[in-house]
Amino acid sequence: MLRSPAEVAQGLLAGDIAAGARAIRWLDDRDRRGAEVLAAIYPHTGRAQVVGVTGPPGAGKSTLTDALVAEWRRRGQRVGVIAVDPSSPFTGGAILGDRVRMSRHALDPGVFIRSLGTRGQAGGLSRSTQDACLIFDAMGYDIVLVETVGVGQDEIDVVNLAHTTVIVAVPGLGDEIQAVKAGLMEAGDIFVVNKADRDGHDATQRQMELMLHLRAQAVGDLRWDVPLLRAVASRGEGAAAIVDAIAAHRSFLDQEGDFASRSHLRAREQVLSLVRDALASRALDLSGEAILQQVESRRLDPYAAADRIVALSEKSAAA
Ligand SMILES: Nc1nc2c(ncn2[C@@H]2O[C@H](COP(=O)(O)OP(=O)(O)OP(=O)(O)O)[C@@H](O)[C@H]2O)c(=O)[nH]1
Ligand SMILES: [Mg+2]
Repeated sequence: MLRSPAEVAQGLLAGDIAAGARAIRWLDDRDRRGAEVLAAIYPHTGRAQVVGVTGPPGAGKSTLTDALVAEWRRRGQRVGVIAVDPSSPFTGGAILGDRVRMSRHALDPGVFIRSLGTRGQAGGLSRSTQDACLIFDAMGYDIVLVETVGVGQDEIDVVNLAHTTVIVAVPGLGDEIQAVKAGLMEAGDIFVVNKADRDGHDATQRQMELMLHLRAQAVGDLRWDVPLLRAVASRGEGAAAIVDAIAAHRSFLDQEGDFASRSHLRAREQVLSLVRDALASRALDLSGEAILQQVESRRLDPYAAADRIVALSEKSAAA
């Protein structure tokens, strides 16, 4: 039985899915046993390639993810999938939808699919995603794929966690391609035009080529030649080439030392955000709420309030 954190840690290092699920649940519940498991497994992390798949709602990200997973499995690689459900008005029951779309992998021990909801947990999304990434990494998954809709700040944060970011575009969006935020365009390592069976995919392809050309000119950093690929995810077409490109990007990162530096950046971000959370909640415990009320009633401005709260928590730390 998986009772103690030590047992759970041992189980998940051996790749046991029940142990992994238990650890993730503890972490989500902020149960301190989750932190104990994390401490035990952390030295064994750092191998997995974290791949972010993002793009506009309905672009076929989940369908493509399913096709990529099938391709990785054919190549003998193990994959963890984190599907971030935007709980958005666009899709409604996306978690259920994702389950259905990826159900053919449900019984495969080489695939671990985890859906995270974002509704009502602003800021918590990055944390849950990072935790799940670490657990999957320790379980020995070669690839950890994170699917997010490229619309909100949270999602951009998640993209910043990835070693390799795949941007999925589709025909017929026209100017709405701009809706895929500028930040995402710059973050993309691999671009895919999905639904290439649809009218207008040539125009989309040309638009993306132009955009990549402008980006290359602006950045002037041509160490990695950003591939632009096409796919018909619903038929599995294009998946092999995308998996090849993701593997090539991994080799590139390893050669250039960028795998280490991107991992370093992720670790740094994770620590800093935990520090921010901890300090903020401690500050609020210390009569911070009363100060916030003064801001609300316009008796105090936000800067003065922040100064006062910081001063209070410094005083309490010194006490
Ligand atoms: N014609 C066509 N339809 C596709 C293709 N890929 C996916 N679809 C369909 O597009 C719809 C949306 O696919 P999803 O995989 O759910 O898209 P998504 O980007 O994950 O959607 P959200 O997560 O809700 O933003 C589904 O009905 C798919 O069957 C494709 O290559 N061609
Ligand atoms: Mg989806």
